[in-house]
Amino acid sequence: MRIDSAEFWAAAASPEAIPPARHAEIALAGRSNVGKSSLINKMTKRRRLARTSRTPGCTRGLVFFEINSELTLVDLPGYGYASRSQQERAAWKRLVEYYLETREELAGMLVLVDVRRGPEAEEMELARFLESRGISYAWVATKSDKLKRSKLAAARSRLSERLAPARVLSTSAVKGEGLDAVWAWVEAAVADGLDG
Ligand SMILES: Nc1nc2c(ncn2[C@@H]2O[C@H](COP(=O)(O)OP(=O)(O)OP(=O)(O)O)[C@@H](O)[C@H]2O)c(=O)[nH]1
Ligand SMILES: [Mg+2]
Repeated sequence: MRIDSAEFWAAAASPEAIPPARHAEIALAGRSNVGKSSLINKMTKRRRLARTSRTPGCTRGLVFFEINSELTLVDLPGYGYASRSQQERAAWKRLVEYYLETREELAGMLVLVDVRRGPEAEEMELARFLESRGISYAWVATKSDKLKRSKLAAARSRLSERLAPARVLSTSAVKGEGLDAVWAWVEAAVADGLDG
């Protein structure tokens, strides 16, 4: 997809702060540090649009980015970040669940997993939830640059087999691999969302 504009639009640290949607939204979910914010930057070809960090827990609230004045990418805060307090985790859960349960403009989700780890219980639970709500989603195996070619091929086919019939895309935010397929999926999900 050609990116004419990609801009920070809003951030929300509580359900009350979530703004009314402007466009169809595609949210990126996954464990802390899996590479959600990095993927947004690579997809939009903006190096510092979304804040990224080596330290897990970088993205705190929901962060909304407006793309080409036609769709919104939503960077969700990651889960599985052990050093957060109980209270912070409860607030995180409330925020993300509220968003997922109420956002009518949510056209689809990219569920990110590290290609070396694959999905764990939280991701499988999220996938079941999305299925039960009829929200379309695709798996994105991130950090493909971390594996040698032969190991990557094996890891990808294991994931595809395990997660079938859901789509499994594979990306590297370092090498820029897999971005066209991610955009193609996003555009199709947005088009479906508009139809339905
Ligand atoms: N090698 C490699 N490193 C990556 C890739 N994507 C992200 N990283 C690194 O992984 C770390 C975490 O990336 P983020 O994009 O901040 O992760 P996040 O999922 O947004 O994390 P939270 O905001 O904490 O939920 C950073 O050090 C990134 O540079 C990738 O494709 N390849
Ligand atoms: Mg982040």
